Amino acid sequence: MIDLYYWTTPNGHKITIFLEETDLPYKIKPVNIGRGDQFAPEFLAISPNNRIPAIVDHEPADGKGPLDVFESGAKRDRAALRRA
Ligand SMILES: N[C@@H](CCC(=O)N[C@@H](CS)C(=O)NCC(=O)O)C(=O)O
Repeated sequence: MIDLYYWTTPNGHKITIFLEETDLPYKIKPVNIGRGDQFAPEFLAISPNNRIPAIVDHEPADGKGPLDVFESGAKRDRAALRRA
């Protein structure tokens, strides 16, 4: 399962579109960037540049445990590897 830290912006949509198109299971974790949720310490631990979207992949292909990814291009590539 993938946790997607998301808000309703074009960069956020990039990842929901990709996850839907590739049929990967995910759970949305809203991060209200208008309210400042992106600066919460728990979120910064996942996305140090305080930006959505970010994902935590709980079942990475290498089997090494949860993996955080916080650049949308990198997330797309990561998810694509899961489908390979
Ligand atoms: N290059 C990043 C850009 C992400 C980005 O700019 N996210 C914006 C929303 S679209 C954000 O989280 N802004 C919050 C902030 O700057 O505090 C990506 O593609 O993931």
